[in-house]
Amino acid sequence: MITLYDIRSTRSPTDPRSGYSPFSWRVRFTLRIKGLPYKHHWIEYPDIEGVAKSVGADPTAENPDGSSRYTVPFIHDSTTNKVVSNSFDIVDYLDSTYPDTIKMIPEETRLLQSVFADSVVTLQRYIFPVVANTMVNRTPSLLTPRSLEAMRSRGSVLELTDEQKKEAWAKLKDGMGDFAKLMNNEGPFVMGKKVCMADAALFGTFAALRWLWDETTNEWKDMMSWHGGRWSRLMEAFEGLPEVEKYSEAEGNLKIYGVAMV
Ligand SMILES: N[C@@H](CCC(=O)N[C@@H](CS)C(=O)NCC(=O)O)C(=O)O
Repeated sequence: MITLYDIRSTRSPTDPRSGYSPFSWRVRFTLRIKGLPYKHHWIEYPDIEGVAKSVGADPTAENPDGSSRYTVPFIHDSTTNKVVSNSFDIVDYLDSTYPDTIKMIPEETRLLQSVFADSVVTLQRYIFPVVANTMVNRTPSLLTPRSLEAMRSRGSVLELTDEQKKEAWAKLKDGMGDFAKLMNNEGPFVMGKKVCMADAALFGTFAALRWLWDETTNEWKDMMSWHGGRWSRLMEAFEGLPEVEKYSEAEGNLKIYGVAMV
């Protein structure tokens, strides 16, 4: 069984919108496309490094002071006893370990998939200040008290004017629009009917935004109408797939945060 380590919030783990890491959503998308069952292990934001080290997950980057940076997602696969971190490497691992499942990174497209996934991160960066601002200031909080405290103390949450927020949304929309134009198909995937890692990256961005601006919000309704409804078709393609996720390890946590749950 595969265990996916991810950051928890006060949304119930059984809520389909639960989970705010766009990178974890890439892996969740992939596992569901592949039909591979897995257990979701939710941890708190300040515990990422400790838990990663305890299971032997490698760091994925460096902090500005040169120390190792540990991030979610990382997985443990009890069948092979392997631990893998970094979303692209996890998807690559799943492709090679489970060759009878849909391949997300066809060998000859490896570089293209990687460069595309990184370019999606550039779009995420446009909207990140608005996300950080909204997630920290929202009442009732979607973040657990410890995660909220950790995010605040990092000092990366800036106050933004309405104008700056509007600009960030416009940049995200324009960037997605450039992709939509170049794809020149109806979707639901980048390559039309054939799914690949690039879709996991796009899906991850929207799924993480849906955590914050759920289906009831104007932001979400607006996004789903962008570019001829292309992104809503991607979301529907995912929702139409059978569930493969188990929430057993989250039940304990659910009780702890039961009161704060929204
Ligand atoms: N390159 C990594 C990036 C993962 C990443 O940045 N994850 C964020 C959550 S969205 C994280 O764990 N951040 C921890 C931190 O900033 O300390 C991947 O693709 O998995």
